[in-house]
Amino acid sequence: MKPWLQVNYSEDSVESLLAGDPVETDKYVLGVFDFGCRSRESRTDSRLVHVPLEQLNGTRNEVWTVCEPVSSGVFQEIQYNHSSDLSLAHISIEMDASTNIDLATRDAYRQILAFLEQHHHPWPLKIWHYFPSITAGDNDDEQYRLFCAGRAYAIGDNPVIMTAIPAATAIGSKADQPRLLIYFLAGVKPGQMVENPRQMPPPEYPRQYGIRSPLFSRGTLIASGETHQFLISGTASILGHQSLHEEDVREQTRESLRNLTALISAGRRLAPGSPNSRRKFIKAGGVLRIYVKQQQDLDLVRDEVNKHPLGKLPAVYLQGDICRDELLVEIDGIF
Ligand code: 3EB
Repeated sequence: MKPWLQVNYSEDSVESLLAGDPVETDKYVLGVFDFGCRSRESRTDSRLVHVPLEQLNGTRNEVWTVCEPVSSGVFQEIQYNHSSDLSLAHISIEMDASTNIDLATRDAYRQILAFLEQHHHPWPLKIWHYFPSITAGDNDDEQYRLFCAGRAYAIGDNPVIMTAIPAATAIGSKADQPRLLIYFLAGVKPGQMVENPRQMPPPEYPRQYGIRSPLFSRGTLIASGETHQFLISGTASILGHQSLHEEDVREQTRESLRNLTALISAGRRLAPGSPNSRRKFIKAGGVLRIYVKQQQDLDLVRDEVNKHPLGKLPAVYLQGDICRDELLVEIDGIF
């Protein structure tokens, strides 16, 4: 069985990646991600997503390929691409000084929910969010908490989302990147939610983190036959619901890796298939996206990741703010 989704990093240009590899006949490009804060000329290919974060370890593009042909479409402000069993969709909302992040998020999510309802891939599996100044504002008015409120208002008790809450990532871009970017993977079948025994499920976070709890699961497992795909949420130095190792980026990286290891074990226990296929759970491939808040911490973070078995995976390091001011690093990945 072939994997649903393969992710690689490549130094090739966006244009040549979108054109595809003429030699590989059963590989189709579902999405290409480029990184960086410079504004880009508008491009028309809906498979191209520009992530407004600076890449700290090179200038590679991220390429998602699938085994089935891909077609594209537009729904309201959403651009999407899909194969027979998987969709990648994205929406980018312009923001300015007067935009309220809770309202922008609610509006984006309303479009996303309407899209999922009408589309043949109704189940969101993993959803990424990027928006400026994520920790600006105090207490309940902090941008991240307002974002959580907007997401929760839109989702309400939506039966599709609440029976299979997707994994997620939410990262802050620079103040001069005036967009809310959301993109997501959706599938024909619901993913299985995977929780981390070391961490409280985010929907149960106590009131101190905002008026509405974050709605995401720690990971989503999709399995078909002997193949697994494990989409993990942004994983940080949080035990239970509390941040650990304030101001110590080395210990935060170690704690995040402990969380990642525990999550992968939880996913492996839930994965169907033979013991042999389960052993290949992570080894079969995968990539890490590592968000570092302060550029000067790159070497320390990379040092810790490389000491860990997961450090063998290809990784891209991006400069981004974590959604709690005291957190300096977060790891997100597709396995
Ligand atoms: C945490 O574990 C850290 O609100 O969508 C990580 C991944 C975090 C996703 C989200 C937030 C989100 O609570 C923050």
